Amino acid sequence: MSELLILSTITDHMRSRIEAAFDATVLADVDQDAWLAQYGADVRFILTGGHLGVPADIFARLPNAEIISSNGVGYDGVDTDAATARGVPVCHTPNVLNQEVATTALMLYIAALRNFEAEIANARSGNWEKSGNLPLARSADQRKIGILGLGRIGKAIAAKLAPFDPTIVYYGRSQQDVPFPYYDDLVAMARDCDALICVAPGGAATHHLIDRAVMDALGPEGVLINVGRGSVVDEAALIAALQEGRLGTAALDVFDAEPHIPAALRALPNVILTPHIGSATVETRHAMGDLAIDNLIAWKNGQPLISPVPESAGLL
Ligand code: 8YV
Repeated sequence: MSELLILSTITDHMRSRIEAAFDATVLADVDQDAWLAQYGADVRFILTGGHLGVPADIFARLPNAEIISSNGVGYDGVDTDAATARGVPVCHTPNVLNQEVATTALMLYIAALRNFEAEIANARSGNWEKSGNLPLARSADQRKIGILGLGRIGKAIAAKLAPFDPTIVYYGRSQQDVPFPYYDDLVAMARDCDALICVAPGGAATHHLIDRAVMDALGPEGVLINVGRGSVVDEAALIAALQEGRLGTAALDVFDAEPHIPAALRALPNVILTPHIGSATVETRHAMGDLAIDNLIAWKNGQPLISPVPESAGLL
């Protein structure tokens, strides 16, 4: 018997909250096949992550599932069509990670402009004493910065960049009521910008939106930052653009096939790579975990969901 099935990893804090409110099983802790055969029909609630989603073969073995709570704002790994077809709403964890992901974008932006990783290595290795300073970096101040995906996190990034006195512009599906100039052409925006910050969600609509033409438009001095989803960037085109010097620097927190990062990308000097740490702090993961669990508790108690995804609106 188990009313809640947990597919994703959970923190100790989440575990203790879950134990207090649910009869739960972590699928990784049991013999998956045998467990699903015996208890799959008892499961009413599913907790997962936005990359993992609920694999179709597992979902098929949970015939009485009522709700999917996904721990993360992005839910491109959750098949919302399949869930909707079965009348199962999906929730995610928006807003509580806006500031953290914005800080990650800022960190990558400054690191890229100021050549931070190489400067640290020059000091730590003793090379400064032997060979002197590296070539001068570029200033992070007063840059023209394009944001791809000016949603909740994109706006938090714009706010965190404000002390650097940037000119912020943005590209997206539609123009918004914001004080930043709008471009309806991503290549044209990239041509005008020193840096492009991508915070767009994954999925078919954004797949490889940042292609060779966008990279070439950013140019040999241009900086590409990605804290959205790896699938938005054509990774093979990115490697070629960086190798050939057609694009200046890339600072990436997300990749196409995480946790794999292509060796050719890791070998490049003009990249800064972090392992998808956009929201990875104790405080923010605590808040995300709480929201993911609060949605499940609300559902269990017959109360409205706190943060359903838009695709589930018709079910609620
Ligand atoms: C997490 C994220 O890595 O929220 C998201 O969409 O990409 C990150 O915050 C992810 O949610 C972990 O499941």
